[in-house]
Amino acid sequence: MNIVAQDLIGNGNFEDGNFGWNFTSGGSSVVGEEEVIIRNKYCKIYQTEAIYQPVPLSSGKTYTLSFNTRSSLGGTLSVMKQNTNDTYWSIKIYPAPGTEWQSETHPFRVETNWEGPLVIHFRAAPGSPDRFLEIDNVSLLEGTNPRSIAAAPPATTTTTTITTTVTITTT
Ligand SMILES: [Ca+2]
Repeated sequence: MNIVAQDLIGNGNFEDGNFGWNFTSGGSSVVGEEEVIIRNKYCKIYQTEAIYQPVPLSSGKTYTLSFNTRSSLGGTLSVMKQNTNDTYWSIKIYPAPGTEWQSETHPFRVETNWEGPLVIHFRAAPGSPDRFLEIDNVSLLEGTNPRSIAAAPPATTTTTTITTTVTITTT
């Protein structure tokens, strides 16, 4: 039987503006870009600023986070305890200069020592003010291999998919 996982992120494509997301200061915002046919909304995060959204995660379960990024600045994606600096899981988002969106997919496991309320937290790296961490189509699904690839950006843009293979050798 094929069970479709429920996406735990709300308004991950930012088409409802700021709804569902919290901003650490006033500078970052959801903005619109003009496409040939489609107007796409995404989130533009200024250097050192962050956005986050509370997520209901269960201890011992594995989830897969996916998103599109067009960062010229880079940053971090973390799972944190809300309103603290307690970071339980984190990955780097590397700069990807240019106008094309990239697709990223990252599984993680919720360990028993993770204390809620947990949030998904995007922070832009420090950098010059004309650079941004741009994100869109944030999705959080239970499991390691769900239909977890971030939704395709509008047809007028091209997506580059980066696949990383990790080989573990035991001696
Ligand atoms: Ca969008």
